[in-house]
Amino acid sequence: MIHQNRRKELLSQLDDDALVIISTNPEQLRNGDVHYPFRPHSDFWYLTGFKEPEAVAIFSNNGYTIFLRDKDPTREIWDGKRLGIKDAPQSLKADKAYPIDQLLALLPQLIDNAGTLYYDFKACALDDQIIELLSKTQYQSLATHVHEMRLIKSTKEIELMQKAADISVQAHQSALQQTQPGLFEYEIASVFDAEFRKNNSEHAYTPIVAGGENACVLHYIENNKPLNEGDLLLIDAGCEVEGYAADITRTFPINGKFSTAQRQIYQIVLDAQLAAIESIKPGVLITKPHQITTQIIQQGLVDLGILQADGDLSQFYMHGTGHWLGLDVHDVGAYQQNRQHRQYEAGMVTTVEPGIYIRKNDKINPIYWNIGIRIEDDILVTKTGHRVLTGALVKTIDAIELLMRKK
Ligand SMILES: [Mn+2]
Repeated sequence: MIHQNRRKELLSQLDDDALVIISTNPEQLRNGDVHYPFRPHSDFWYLTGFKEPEAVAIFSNNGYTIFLRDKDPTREIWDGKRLGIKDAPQSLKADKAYPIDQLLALLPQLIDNAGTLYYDFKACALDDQIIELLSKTQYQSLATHVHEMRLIKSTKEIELMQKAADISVQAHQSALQQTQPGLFEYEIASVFDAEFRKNNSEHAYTPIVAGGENACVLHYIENNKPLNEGDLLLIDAGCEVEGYAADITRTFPINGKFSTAQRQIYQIVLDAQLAAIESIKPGVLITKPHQITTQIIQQGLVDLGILQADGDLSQFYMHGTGHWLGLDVHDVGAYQQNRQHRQYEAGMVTTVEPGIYIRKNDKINPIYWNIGIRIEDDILVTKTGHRVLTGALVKTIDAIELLMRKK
């Protein structure tokens, strides 16, 4: 019913005679006969709930047609069960179901009878002939409409996101407790593999498990170096539940005790993060958290003599403070409306993730070299303010050191 209601709501925003065409992701070859694990396209999943590859949904106020792989006893021995044409209408609440290989033959008459067509090539795994057929017709982009819907999460979606957050919090907590000098980054990465799979969830993105100077490489995913005494460990990892992501970063000392320099930098990032989160409520401009974090980090680095008062902050803090979170870890939804930054609304979910990254630099006291710290939580905007979905995970210096002592 959820997906049927979403299709109805989408159509209510389009012209009365609109026809929507949307396809799922293509399968991606890894090597030889091996594919990467299949994940449906998020827009397609959101509107249909159908998770098999090779599927196209076409719907309008006159009905809903789904094209999918038919049953195939031989293929199913190799690749697993398929829903098939016969069961698809009832299972997917569709009016008609056809084999995907009839799409090219049936599409012209479906288009002929329609008014305005809505689809997006980018979101479509349609073959070249279909793209050619469609490109000869007038069409409008579907994505902006679907993405605006996806930006505001329903109660059910928030439940799934809370579940993803809870599993991810638990995994981070285990990782914190298991970390010690002499292990390798991949051994801590494996804690997340196990915790996520144990809960029937998957990584929402490739995790970053970055010891010492590796934390200063923002998208470090090698995760294969030793964890050294005296270094910090930065972990950015989150799982997805029914497609909905959590996105958490914590940074902590590998030996369980922050050095003075680490403590100084950590406290600046934490103060910035807490102040930014505190500002989030409906009606506040979504640029506010970044304003707050840059101001606090700038001042903190100046106070420590790391940055000149008029210095360039982007050498130490070179990314934004957050992004939408949902079915995609960097979720869809416009950040601006009518060329203006938009305001927070209840039901939006954003990350807040300031950081400071200090590479080797002869102008800076060496005690600060190779410190890379980011703290990231997932924030739901509520009617009256916000709720930190990932708030159960420790992040003050005292709480981290206490948890790491309790091994
Ligand atoms: Mn993030």
